[in-house]
Amino acid sequence: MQPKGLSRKTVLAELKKIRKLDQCYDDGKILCSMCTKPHPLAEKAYQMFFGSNLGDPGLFQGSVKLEKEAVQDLATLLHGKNAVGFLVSGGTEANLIALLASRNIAKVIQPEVVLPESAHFSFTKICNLLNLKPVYARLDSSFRVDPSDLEKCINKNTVAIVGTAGTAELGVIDPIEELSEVAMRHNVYLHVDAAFGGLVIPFLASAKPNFDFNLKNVQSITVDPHKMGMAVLPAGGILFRDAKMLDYVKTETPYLTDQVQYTFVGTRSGAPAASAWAVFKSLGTEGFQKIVDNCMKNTKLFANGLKENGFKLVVEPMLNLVAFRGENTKSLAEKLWARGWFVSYIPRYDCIRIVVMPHIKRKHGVAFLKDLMEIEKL
Ligand code: 0PR
Repeated sequence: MQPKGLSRKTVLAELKKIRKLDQCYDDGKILCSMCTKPHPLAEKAYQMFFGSNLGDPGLFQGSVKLEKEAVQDLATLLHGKNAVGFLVSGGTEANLIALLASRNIAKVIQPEVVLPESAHFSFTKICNLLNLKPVYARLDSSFRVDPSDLEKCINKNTVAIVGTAGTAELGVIDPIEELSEVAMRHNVYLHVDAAFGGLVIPFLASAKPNFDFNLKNVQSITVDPHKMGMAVLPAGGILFRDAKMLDYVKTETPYLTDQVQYTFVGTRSGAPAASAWAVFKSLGTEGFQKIVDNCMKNTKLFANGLKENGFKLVVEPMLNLVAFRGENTKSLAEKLWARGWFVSYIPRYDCIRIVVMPHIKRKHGVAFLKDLMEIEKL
């Protein structure tokens, strides 16, 4: 920090200049992100609540109301009649709180969690933090976890099994219905990571796989408004089947306006909750349906265009994510970056991942395919 403060004009001019270093969703070039340009009302709501603190709820009862109602909307969408939860700092914290609950419920000395090989890397962090041993279950030929292999990984130390409804790398939905049966047979906690898919699957026009609280043994679900919910980040979501489970993640906060906290982050803004609330109220399920329809239509455009031009899809897209391969996929990804197309290269599957978020329009898909073919010709 310099000793003398700068003028407002200088600070703003500098910020404006530095802001240009950030990429902008509107350009339609960010194809590697599960976040998107927030809904206009989300931004407005965020501005209205940016100073509030859900870490001391007694002082900010309006924000508390917005968080409760936004969580209720998510719970209803995911068939959680008695579900409760919180809007947290992201899918990582949501998954963390879920596994903390499962570990505290089970009370074993050397706790283990069974994860699909395709589980998000947030679980690696969580296992480190919670001292859980990760045990990985194999995937089948369609990259969904194999329930019988997962079942074989369960032993007396298993505190939870996890399924993903919309994997980060391929957008695949694990067979949660079968995992629910495994959970019942072994009386083990089942957590569903639907950070990405939770706000897509309910709105799919095609047959929707069962993945939520409709399944009796699903104990918790991660579903993130800052991904397909178009809320301002950070807005992750954790839902528990019922309020009893909150006892297992409770911390006493004796001198605050509320004597307990359930989230990992203490001081946390109410603004993301306000932004999620505003999106849910403004769009309703019909609005989400339209957005998901559009993303799926554009996903088809990418998928068909890639196939027509000789690329191979790793899997047929189940959600708005396309994973494909060419001859030398890594170098292709580098060439795409050089042309300003921000795609992810996924080493595990030697493929390029494109996430067709709401900021990706048809015209961006057309321009991408044209550029891709030009690169191929060089
Ligand atoms: N679970 C799943 C299935 C996820 O896809 C992600 C994030 C998480 C958990 C963790 O969520 P948070 O990052 O909110 O804690 N998936 C994206 C990914 O890894 C995150 C992301 C978002 C990456 C935007 C890049 C980006 O620009 O691809």
